[in-house]
Amino acid sequence: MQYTVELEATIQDMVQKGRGVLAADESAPTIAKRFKAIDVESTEENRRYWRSLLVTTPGLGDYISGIILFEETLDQNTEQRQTIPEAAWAQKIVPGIKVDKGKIPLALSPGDLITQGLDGLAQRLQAYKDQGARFAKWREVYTIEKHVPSLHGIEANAEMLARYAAVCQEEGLVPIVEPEVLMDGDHDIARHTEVTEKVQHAVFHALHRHNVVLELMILKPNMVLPGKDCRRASPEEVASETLKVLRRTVPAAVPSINFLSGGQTSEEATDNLNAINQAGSDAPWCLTISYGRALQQSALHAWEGNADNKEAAQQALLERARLNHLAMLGEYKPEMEGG
Ligand code: 5MM
Repeated sequence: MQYTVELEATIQDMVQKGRGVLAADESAPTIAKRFKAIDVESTEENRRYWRSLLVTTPGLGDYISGIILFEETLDQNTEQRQTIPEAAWAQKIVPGIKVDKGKIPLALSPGDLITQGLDGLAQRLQAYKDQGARFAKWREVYTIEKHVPSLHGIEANAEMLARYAAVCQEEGLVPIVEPEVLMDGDHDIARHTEVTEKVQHAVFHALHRHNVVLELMILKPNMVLPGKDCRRASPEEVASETLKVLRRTVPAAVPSINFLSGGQTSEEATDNLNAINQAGSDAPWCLTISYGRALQQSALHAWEGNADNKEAAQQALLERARLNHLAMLGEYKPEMEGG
């Protein structure tokens, strides 16, 4: 492989105990939804301002080692006239890029979804690399219903993730592989365990078939949780089920597991991460974050689209990142909230 040294350097810059990834790669409809909640219109300037605010938060690099950006953000500038990727790297935060083109129904497989974007991917990656991106992210989404996801759906999605990851490594970008089993529904934690295990097993089987180098990728999975409409589970139960699935499916060669937050509250996501790190202190992987909502939520509400609130929003982001840093070390306590 041509870019092994480059990929190794990116892994070294991104995988460090106590640091994680900030997902700021919301597509147009998703960022519009997030902004609507604070009564802000999703204009190009507002999106630029928000993402520039995030990336220029003083001290963020102490806790955050990578940021996933959306395509339009790559060539946007901060007020200091740096590009957003340059501003990220000024804090030793590695810039990355979401490269999938969103999900559609999987044909002839009712309930299953599939993500698009493989055509022309190598050429797009070369252009993103020129704009400063050093890693990429692709997300496959699985809903839970009685007969969904189907075995066929699980295998089709695994194949997409593996093909994407192989192209990334060939072009010199570290792939973040994100199979997200949603927590929507009333299924119990046992059902989420069962589906997540099948999904991850298929993903690693496909990665192996496609010659993806496990040492040079990052896994971004869901935690194992009960459905949103089911009773809540304790952090200890979430940690136990999540680690059980990871130990059964993820080879020790993978350097880092960066969880998504998946609709958990910011506090739940931190508390669960802390329990995972406490119970998994002997695990072979770094157990950290790639949170979007759970890192940005409090900052968005502090900002409210008003430039006068910039500092308050940055403080809210920094505090959330700091609490997650403590959770990565297994040293977080819920009483620290609001401190
Ligand atoms: C930030 O949201 C990302 C983009 O989602 P859409 O393509 O649906 O707009 C998403 O991939 C995100 O990186 C992961 O789902 C993790 O984010 P959360 O908010 O679940 O931590």
